[in-house]
Amino acid sequence: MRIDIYTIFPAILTSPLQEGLLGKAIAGGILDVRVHDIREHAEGKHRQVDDAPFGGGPGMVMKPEPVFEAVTRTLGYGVDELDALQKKIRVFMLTPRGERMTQTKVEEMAALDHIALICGRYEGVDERVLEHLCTDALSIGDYVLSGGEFAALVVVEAVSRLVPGVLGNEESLACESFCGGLLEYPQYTRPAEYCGWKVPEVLVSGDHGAVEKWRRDAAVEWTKKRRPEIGS
Ligand code: 6GU
Repeated sequence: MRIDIYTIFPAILTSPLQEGLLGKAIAGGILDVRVHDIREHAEGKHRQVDDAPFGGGPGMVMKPEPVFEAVTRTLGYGVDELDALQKKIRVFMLTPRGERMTQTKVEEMAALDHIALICGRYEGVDERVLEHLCTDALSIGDYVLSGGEFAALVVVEAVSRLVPGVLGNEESLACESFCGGLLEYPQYTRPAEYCGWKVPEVLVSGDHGAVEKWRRDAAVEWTKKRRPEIGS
């Protein structure tokens, strides 16, 4: 899978993409993640990427040309070939105005072979980018970030772990939080007693049936208490 990310702060993305299983998958060529600096595609001596909003108001708005230029050039299309680009590549604007990301949405994205993520600044991006370049607008939750960079990392992390070969142990995908409409059950490891706190007896009993039932019940109870709206 290929993911192209467009930002005016590429350094925010650099080291997170080099760490852990994600870093390994990128280094090993299982995932092709490319970070592009929008500013490199801006014109003029100052390579200006933003300007004051028409109509007035606070903050700056990201100019359209550098974003259109960055995305089309790096993907090998002309600005007059947006239909063709959008047929091959889904282009997501990361914005709190977008559709809220869920695990279902993540699964849908993981099935695509090429996506582009544009990191907007919270104050705004010229709406023509959304109207004519993007195919989708995506939010990672109901709160506000100053820019889409951390959201892009969340998307890459969530999507990439569903790409075959990225996780070491594919089995860890089989059942986890949100599978079957339940949050995950609690886990314990050695020592069996720490500061007088013992792990649940059933987990060290060797009775696999009883362990399964305990986990199921614990997941139901946890979910009911914290996320009653998703319980099945
Ligand atoms: Cl994708 N971007 C920003 N700036 N804020 C957000 C977000 C995205 N998702 C939730 N809040």
